[in-house]
Amino acid sequence: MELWYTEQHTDNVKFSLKVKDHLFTGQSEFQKVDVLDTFEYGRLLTLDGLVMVTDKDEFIYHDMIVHVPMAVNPQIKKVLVIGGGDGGTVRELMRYKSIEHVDMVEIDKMVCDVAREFFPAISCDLDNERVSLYYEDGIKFIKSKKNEYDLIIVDSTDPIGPGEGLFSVEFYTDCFNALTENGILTNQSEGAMYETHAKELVRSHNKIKNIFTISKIYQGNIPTYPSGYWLFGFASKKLDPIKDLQADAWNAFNLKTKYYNTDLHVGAFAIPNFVKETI
Ligand code: AG3
Repeated sequence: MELWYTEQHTDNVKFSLKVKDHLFTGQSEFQKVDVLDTFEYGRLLTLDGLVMVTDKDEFIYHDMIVHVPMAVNPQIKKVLVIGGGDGGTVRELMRYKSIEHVDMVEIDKMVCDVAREFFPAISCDLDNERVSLYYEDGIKFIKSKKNEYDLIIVDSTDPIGPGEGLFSVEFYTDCFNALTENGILTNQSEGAMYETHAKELVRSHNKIKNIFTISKIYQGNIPTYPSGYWLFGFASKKLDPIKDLQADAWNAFNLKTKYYNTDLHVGAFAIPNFVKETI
């Protein structure tokens, strides 16, 4: 008997991976958490049935959400990660010796526990001494923070369920206030191919645009996310992702990234016409 995992991308599109084994299933206070071992993509973490990370393609997402802002401001010292329970974002941040401290706020402890157990190569820096991990609601956590972080990364689920409030005007305003003068916000911003995701992309982009001086979107190709064409948001108080790109300073870190490089950084902000027309 063959076992297949399926995520329904739209009413008319399904994405399936052939499964070797169902390694974990649990219901937390917030969502359903599952780990599957797949033939093509290695281990897969799903939340409420939706793909969050796979061993094989997680590097694309985590490179893009972390190294893009780091190359625009290589002097970033203090970072806030909201969500990101699998640990991939924190792992990439910890590669910079120059980053002094990361606060990570993940609402669901079960996600971190499962990542520690089943995804050691992704979660390896969750307990790094430069990281303070809070199992709290990021929306509440950020309210008391003023002028504190050089970078905020919102590494969330889709805007349904526990992630919903991370796409609101109030939350983006709190992010703006929590950032320093050179502050940057990056977030996962859904896709543009299917209407449901495109609507969310437009909705969140419009909110951010009204709050931040600079607000752009950039793309990454993530094969296990709906349509494989995925977008990220880049917002800041004054730094432009292209004009202020510090390519030499970033390359001097000599990180040997698997996906990100300077050419790709520039290309990622070149948005196709059909997306430009929607936002
Ligand atoms: N964040 C999830 C992105 C949304 C995927 N959506 C979907 N499959 N419908 C990923 C967290 C990685 N640290």
